[in-house]
Amino acid sequence: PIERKWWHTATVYQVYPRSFCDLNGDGVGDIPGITSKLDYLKSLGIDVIWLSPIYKSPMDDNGYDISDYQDIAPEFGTLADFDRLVSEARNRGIGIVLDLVVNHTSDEHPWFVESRKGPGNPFRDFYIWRKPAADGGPPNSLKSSFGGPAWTLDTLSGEYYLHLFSTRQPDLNWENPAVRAEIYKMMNWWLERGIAGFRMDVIDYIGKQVDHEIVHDGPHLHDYLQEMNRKTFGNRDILTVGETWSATPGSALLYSGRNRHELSMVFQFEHVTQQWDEVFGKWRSKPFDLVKLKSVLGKWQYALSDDGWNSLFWGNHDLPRAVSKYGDATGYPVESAKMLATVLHLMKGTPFIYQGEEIGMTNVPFTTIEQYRDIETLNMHRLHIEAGLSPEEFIKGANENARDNARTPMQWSAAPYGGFSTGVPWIEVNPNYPKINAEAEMTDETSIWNHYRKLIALRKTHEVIVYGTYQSWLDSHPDVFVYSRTLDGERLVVAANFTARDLTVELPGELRLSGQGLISNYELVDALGENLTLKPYEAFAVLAR
Ligand code: TEU
Ligand code: CA
Repeated sequence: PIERKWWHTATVYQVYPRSFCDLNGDGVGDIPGITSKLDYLKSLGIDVIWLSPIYKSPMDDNGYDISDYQDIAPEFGTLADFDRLVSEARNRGIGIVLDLVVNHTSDEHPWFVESRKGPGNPFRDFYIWRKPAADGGPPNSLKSSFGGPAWTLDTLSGEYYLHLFSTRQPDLNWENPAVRAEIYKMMNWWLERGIAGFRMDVIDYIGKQVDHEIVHDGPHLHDYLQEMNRKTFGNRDILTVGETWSATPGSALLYSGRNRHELSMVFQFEHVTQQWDEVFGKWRSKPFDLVKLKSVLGKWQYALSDDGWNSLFWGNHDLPRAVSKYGDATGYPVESAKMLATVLHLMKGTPFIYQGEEIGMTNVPFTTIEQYRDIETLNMHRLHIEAGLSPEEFIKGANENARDNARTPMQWSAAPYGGFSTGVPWIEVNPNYPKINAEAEMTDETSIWNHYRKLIALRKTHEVIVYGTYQSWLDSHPDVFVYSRTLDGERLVVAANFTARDLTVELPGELRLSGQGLISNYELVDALGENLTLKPYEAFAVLAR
């Protein structure tokens, strides 16, 4: 008996502003560009836009390094442009969720500029400073996600500051109540402007205890989130989603449990990281394993079935394009993109679409490091080459999992630069834009885009999709994904083929039923018998009463 929330039936669309739509032709996407595409998003049927950071920033990490939380990056527009986006979106029933990046700021943030001035400065304790180790090296062995030590020596004071990401992203000190108070004030300022929620960047890090080398799930993490909830959005009906790479089903219940007063939901990444190499991480991936994927996704469905809430996603601005990662972008790009959408959107939780996913955008194939812009990839390239990897090997891994391969401009049409900009874009457009673009997708009734549109609409009309009890079937089958959702005498069965082959599998008795075909990427199916036959990447849903 979960209390009903508007975001249970909502579908969220992530906009990565830099690559969405460039209205003034400087090669960088902007807020007026986003506003100009609201009708596009409205016709897709989404309810919420999660906007990656648009704040003032030197863009060391594309805006995840904020130098002023209460202003807009000039290349993206002005506060007036933002207010207009919020109100135009609201007119269409769409809410704007902001990216809240409060684990760290930019080194150009005035707090850090002050903090650097030395011990005794009132802002010193806004960040995490430590004396060098006995040998003059970093205080301990904490590492940055972007490579190298998480500590940088500041010659001004002879002390090290902590940065779990780039050297230009110093970590805020959440143990300092003054830091927390400033952040809550800033959050309330945005809430007053009418936003619909926050996506919280690496929020599992804010309780860190650096002297014990504890980064995620620190002892006060949930205290801070409850305090934040109380002091900011607690009485507002908004959507909050925490980015928590460390989340387990147990901690997800703490974040999103109904009596916890923390967040609406979190992003968990187990289905992502289970595909990474134990030693080389995402820079060397493992062969795709459907049995594992089903078991991870199923585990989360079961764990949060009575309390808490799942987010559902295949991709985002940090991850490869879904169709390139889990589908078949060369052999069956359309079928497999629709199959992946079907499997994800009919699970229990709030689905998130990463811009371009709805038109089947693929990872761009890059051939040299010069084509990359991302600080993470550039750092990792340097480190891996130093460690003896060949440039070719590095590019091969990067093409699979580096962030820029999924950050190329949105492909709007077959016009130059995919209609993203009239000027030269900040990063190359995927050369497949003449074929894969929104204009072509919208005019084709059988397109991936129309498939997404149907899935989004189905969630609004079928309670069983929103609240039905999840059950997985054929768990050990290596090629098919079959699950059911059951609510008040209704049963929805979803079946999908994750291969390019025709398959026949025997169905358990409980699933041999007939009803109404809801959606399919081939012909609708309205009855299931003893044997289920599936064409390459076929996926469908049957609703039986
Ligand atoms: O991501 C957190 C994060 O951990 C990723 O950087 C991840 O480590 C990496 O992509 C996997 O190798 C968030 C944002 O989503 C990301 O864009 C930012 O770069 C990062 O935080 C720092 O703010
Ligand atoms: Ca622009």
